[in-house]
Amino acid sequence: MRRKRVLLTTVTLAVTGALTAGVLVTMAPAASAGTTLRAAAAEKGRYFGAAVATGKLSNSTYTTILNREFNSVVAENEMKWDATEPQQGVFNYSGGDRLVSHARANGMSVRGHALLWHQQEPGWAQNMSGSALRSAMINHVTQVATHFKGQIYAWDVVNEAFADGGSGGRRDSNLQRTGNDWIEAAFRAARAADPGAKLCYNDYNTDGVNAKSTGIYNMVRDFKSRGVPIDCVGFQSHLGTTLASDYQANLQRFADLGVDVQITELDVMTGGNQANIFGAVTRACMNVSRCTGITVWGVRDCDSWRGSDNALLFDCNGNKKPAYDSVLNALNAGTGIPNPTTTPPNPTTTPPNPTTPPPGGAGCSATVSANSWTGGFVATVKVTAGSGGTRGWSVSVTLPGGTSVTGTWSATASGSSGTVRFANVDYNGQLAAGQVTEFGFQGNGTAPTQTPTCTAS
Ligand code: G2I
Repeated sequence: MRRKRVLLTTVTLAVTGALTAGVLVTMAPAASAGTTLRAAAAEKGRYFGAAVATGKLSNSTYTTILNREFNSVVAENEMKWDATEPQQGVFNYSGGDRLVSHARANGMSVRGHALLWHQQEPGWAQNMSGSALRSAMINHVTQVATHFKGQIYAWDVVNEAFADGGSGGRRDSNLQRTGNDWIEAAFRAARAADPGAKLCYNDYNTDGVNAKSTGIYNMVRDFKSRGVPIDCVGFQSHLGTTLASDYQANLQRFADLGVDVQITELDVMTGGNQANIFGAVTRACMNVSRCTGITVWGVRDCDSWRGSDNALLFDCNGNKKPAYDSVLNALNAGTGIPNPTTTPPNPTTTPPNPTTPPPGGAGCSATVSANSWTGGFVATVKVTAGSGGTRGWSVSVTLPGGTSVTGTWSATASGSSGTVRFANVDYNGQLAAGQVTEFGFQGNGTAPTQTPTCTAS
């Protein structure tokens, strides 16, 4: 045993070189460098994803790379409106389901792309406007998010709704013409349908502080201040031969609003700078603790929508390009974040060590907050363990008259109206003193405002 510890110390010293003996006494051995993108990202608590055309899943060169290198996927086209609702009220989930089952079988999380986008609207929707379109689009969000409920790590709820150029305003579209509140209505519908998915706004030409990204920034700040349910912002990052010098600062200013950020569609023009830019984008994400992952928009150069730009990490024969090494090195050199996001659904509490249960009985407390809209709400309850920790807990929430609970996550509900009792599920019952966990529920009617009572066991 003693021999082994000495050996590990020697290895650590060899790897890190410049450490003093005094520091080494308390240091664990250095984590080994990941040899694939997915392993390297996962070691840093992040995902590394690719956009997938499901038709290519039968191509073995493609699928070998996909399964080896990526732990997140997004459908390049199959979850878009034209694919999922080709006729009004007639839904087709075949491509999306195929991707989800491939992801499950290969330990990958799934980004959902995209519930609402002015492009790729089915023909019937292109011909609609006003309140008919508003209800059709909200129904689309509800149906699709409900179908994939529990399978999606993060949804692009709304894609590319801001105008290019200097206005910083919204892009004109039939969606926009239903009223400026269409985006928040879509986010609320998505939250109600799949409360476990992170909800993102996604756009391009937002690769630095500019008029467009600032317009989006202002929207996110407004949403956060009014309780509109938004969790993340996607930066597509379809890049040319240069990278804005404030790329990372722009990510950080969004993160500072209290949302996650993700690089969602990365591809870079070929040329001398390609590897450097891929590396710089990866480093920027690693330097922002709320940057939870990176997705490249395809696997090999010839899978890319950018054709002769050769904009991806693998050539058409499946060989790794210099850009690949640049990304891998940046992942391995990056700073880790504590909560891995690679396995959906994402429990909000790390299961405590089962061999050392904390003593029970010293109480707990709970607070409730809610995002509400006319006729409904989504509530988040924060449970804090008292000085003795908990083995389990239950929280009683008193609902206003006429209000009922329609769905619960990270807890089990008894009853649905009046006073509803929520008990812990198996992974979040044991809390150390002062540890916090969250659960949530959605309901019809009016959100509760009374402070809940918490009982620890
Ligand atoms: O345009 C690049 C991306 C910009 N951000 C949003 C993304 O959703 C978008 O992806 C691209 C896909 O890579 C293309 O594959 O979106 C295009 C439009 O939806 C996709 O192109 C479409 C063609 O327009 C269709 O004609 C074709 O049937 O791909 C379809 C399937 O190959």
